[in-house]
Amino acid sequence: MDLWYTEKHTDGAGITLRVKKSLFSGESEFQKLDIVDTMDYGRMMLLDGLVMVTERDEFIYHDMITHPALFTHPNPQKVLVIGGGDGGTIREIVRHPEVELAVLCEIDGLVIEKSIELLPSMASAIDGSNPKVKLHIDDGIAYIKEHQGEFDVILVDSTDPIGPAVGLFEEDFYQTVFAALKEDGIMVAQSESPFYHADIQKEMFGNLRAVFPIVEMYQAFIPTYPSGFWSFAFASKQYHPVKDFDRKRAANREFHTRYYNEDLHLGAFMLPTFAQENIAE
Ligand code: AG3
Repeated sequence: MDLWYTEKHTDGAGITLRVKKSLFSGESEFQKLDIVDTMDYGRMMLLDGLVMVTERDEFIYHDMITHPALFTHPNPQKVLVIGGGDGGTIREIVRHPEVELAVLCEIDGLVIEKSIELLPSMASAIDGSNPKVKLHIDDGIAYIKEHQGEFDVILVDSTDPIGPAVGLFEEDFYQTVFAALKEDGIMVAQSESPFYHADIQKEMFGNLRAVFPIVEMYQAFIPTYPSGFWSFAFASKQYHPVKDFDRKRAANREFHTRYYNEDLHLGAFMLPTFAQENIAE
């Protein structure tokens, strides 16, 4: 059998992966969840038909949502992830020796449950075996309202701004994140494709700048996301990701990262002109 899955990125373009087998297909109260085994990218998770992660390229996204903020902050002890139910972001956070507590607040318990069962390489830190990790199955917005001034770093590992994640791109939400951070806290959020999502980026970065004094975009190459050219928003109260970056500390890290490194940390903040223009003030 010749089975291919296509995620449409526009009305005329998309990505197509050959599927060996469906491993799970179901629906929670929030969204549709599918996990399939692909020919070239290993296992893949889809939410409402959109590619969230594949085993082959997830290291790029999870390195890049985590390490730039955790190597900019001088002492990241308490870190919160909103979304990220596959566990890949938490897995990277707990590799930092400074981290004492990593909280995962994911709205959809089914995503966590099926990731532990079918994506163990990503979910290795959320399966109950890591004492630094706490799980909350809850709406991220409600959760941070009750945790003001607590976190050094908050990572927003969301889906696209449709469905349950819409609120995670709004100014009100960034205000609440600001309040949930300590006085030198940092937030990073995935911020879509500069190539396809100029409008979303313009609005999102405008909303962030209304709240945070330091707002920068950085980029990563992620083959299975729309256009392969992906981005993250770095929003910070005090530390600048380039000017305050402690290159030595990053270079001396005692764990291996297959995408992130101390040169790339700086290079990722250098943007092509069209991407700069998406978020020009
Ligand atoms: N979160 C970002 C997914 C966005 C992809 N969009 C798309 N395929 N249209 C991924 C969660 C990884 N922990």
